[in-house]
This record gives sequence, C-alpha cells and structure tokens, in this order.
Amino acid sequence: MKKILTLIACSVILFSCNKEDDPKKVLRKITVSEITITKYPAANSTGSGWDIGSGPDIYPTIELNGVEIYDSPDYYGDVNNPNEEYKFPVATPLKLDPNVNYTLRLHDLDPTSSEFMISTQFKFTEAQDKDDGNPLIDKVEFNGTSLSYRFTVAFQYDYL
Ligand SMILES: [Ca+2]
Ligand SMILES: [Ca+2]
Repeated sequence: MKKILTLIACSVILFSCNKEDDPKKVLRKITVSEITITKYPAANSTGSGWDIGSGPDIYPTIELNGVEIYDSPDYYGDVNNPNEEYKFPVATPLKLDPNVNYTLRLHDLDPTSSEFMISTQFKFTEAQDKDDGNPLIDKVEFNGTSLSYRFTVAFQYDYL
C-alpha cells in the first residue's frame, strides 16, 4: 500500500520524489541549457499570418513576475512549419527554481519591433518529465493547444 501511495505522490509532484528512493535528496535548482519550441501558433488571434508574405521570425523570452530574465539572442527567420522543432541554446545557463511559476513568451521579430505571439506559465514541478535514463540531464516538456516547448535541463540537488 505504501508503494502505491508513493507512486501517486510522485506523479503529482514529479521532481520532489527522486528515482533512487532517497528521502534526503531535495531538488533545489534546474539549470536550463536549451529551449526548444515544438509548436507555435500559425496564425494570430484574427486568423492572419504573423507577417505579410512570410512566416514569423520566432524567439522566446522568459519572465519572472513580469520581469524579463531571459531574452534569446537568436531567432529563426520566416519559419513556416508549425510542427518543426526550433532549438535555442541558452549560452549562459539559466538557473530556475522548480517551485516557481515562470512565463514563457514567444515573439515574432519584425523589422522595427517585435510582435508578441503567445505566452504561457510554467512550473517545473508540473512538467511532463521526458526521462531518458540520465538522472542529471533531462528533457522537460510542456504541451499546450497552441504552444509547446521543451527544456534541456540539469538538476541540482541538495543532500540533507
Ligand atoms: Ca510580424
Ligand atoms: Ca517573417
């Protein structure tokens, strides 16, 4: 019975329970080394494309409490395949708190400014863990109706 309860708890709070059954290991930080956009909205709220005659020029930013903490220096120009994966390496690894709500925003870089496309909130403890068997480097996925994305991360634990 105890095993069943542990399983349920782990599925609710993915990262609070560790895989080795060691109660003294606590996840403290998640370091993001890459952001991959796996789905973006092909049209804006009025149903039009993001640019006239070409696809959007996409890049992500991340906010904490309305303050931008990450702004991708790279963008993909004129993307035209909503099902393709667009990888943004994070040059200075981003250390995030697994228990905090962040906002991921996707933008279309226009010639004179940027056009906001879509945003979503994420918290790592509510993520879908794409476990590849490596306890230190992993992929964490967030899937939405119009926006899906994946983080390549490293976990930092505290041993109590
Ligand atoms: Ca545009
Ligand atoms: Ca464009």
